[in-house]
Amino acid sequence: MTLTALYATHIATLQQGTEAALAAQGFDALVLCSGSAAMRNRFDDQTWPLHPTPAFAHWCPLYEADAYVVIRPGQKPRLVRTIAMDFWETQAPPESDHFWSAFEVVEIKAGGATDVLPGGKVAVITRDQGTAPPGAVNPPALIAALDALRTKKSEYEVACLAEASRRAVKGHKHVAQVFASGTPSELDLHLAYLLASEQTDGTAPYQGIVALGPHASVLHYVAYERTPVTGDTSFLVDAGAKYLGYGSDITRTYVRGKSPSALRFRELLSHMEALQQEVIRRIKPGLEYEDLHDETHRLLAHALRELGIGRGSAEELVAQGVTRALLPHGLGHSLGITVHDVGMKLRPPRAENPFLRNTSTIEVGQVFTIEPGIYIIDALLKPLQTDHRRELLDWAAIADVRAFGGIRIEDNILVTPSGPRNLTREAWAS
Ligand SMILES: [Mn+2]
Repeated sequence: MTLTALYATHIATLQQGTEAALAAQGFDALVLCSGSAAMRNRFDDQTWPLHPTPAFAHWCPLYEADAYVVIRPGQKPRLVRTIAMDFWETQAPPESDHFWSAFEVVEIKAGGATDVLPGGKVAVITRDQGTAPPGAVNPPALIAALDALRTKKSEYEVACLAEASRRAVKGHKHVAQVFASGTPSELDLHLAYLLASEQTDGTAPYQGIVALGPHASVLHYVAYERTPVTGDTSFLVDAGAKYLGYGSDITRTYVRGKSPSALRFRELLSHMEALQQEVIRRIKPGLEYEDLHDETHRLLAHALRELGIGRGSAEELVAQGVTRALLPHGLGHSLGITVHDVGMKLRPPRAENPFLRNTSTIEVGQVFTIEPGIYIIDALLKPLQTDHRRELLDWAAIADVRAFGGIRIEDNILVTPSGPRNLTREAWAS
């Protein structure tokens, strides 16, 4: 099916879901604001690149300041564009023309919004409270209802997410080669990724993480050192790409070298790769995502024992918090318009999983990441060395791989009635 056809169905479903949400909350109409140009800070005359309000992006892939989607029950949605006299700047045109015909398009001059915005009881969703048109701004119950419409992806959204994975994979394949065939710096690798995936830092779904060696133990490392790294080392790259407002979020880890430490790290890497694939195989509708997260810790404990890094039973390694010191973050998160997308953390996680961003029951149509890892984070491992838990790890083995920092492997998964569809691996294979 063409993008236009998929989009038509997407908008029809959205219209229906939004009308129901408006009726339930007692509103006559909804205005979604793209957002206004935001100053970086009061002492600077630069503005941030525009990242539209996600509720706006859910309807319309237009990166334009002061644009509005207006939804009224039973009527064609209206797209209001503010035409500014501006000879300093211009926006990149939208990547595709498929969406225009879904809207009644109205152009206004700055400040003219009041003429085309609806009457009655109006709800307004905006990232910029200061410049919002009149109405009930960001009512929490309505936001929750609109967020719920974003958790199960339409076929149109899946097509966008699949393309976002394909674009990121171009960058990933390229940097894997750059790392394998030379001694690049982190900055070299970061720029090589952006070039191969045809994007800039400003248009990427999130700041790419590019870490060599010990830097891989910093979960969100984005310092991009300029010094080439020679000799045995590791390379962790966590980077995505965007298509029509939807992002991918993909991580791979590589190792270079033949020293005993490099070989040990390579063995750990292949166990983590197998573990990640096993976790994905276990995805099925009806399963609690948090239970899959807990299952990941049991699988990690078994891997540690197989590798001789973990001592004691697998149950003990989990119960005593050893696996959580090595893997402190959550198994993954909802993915869509925002990288950590909404709607899958309606309840907080259990106390032992403080950073888990997905506590939903797995359902057909969800898209989320699966990203297990293992890291040598001194601040988290130190407490284990000072009490009875020091017997549970081979500290010489930990010291041996410390210079390689850590491992994370992350794919983007769509839940289908017949099982998980791995958008990332299918892009890699094509
Ligand atoms: Mn992620």
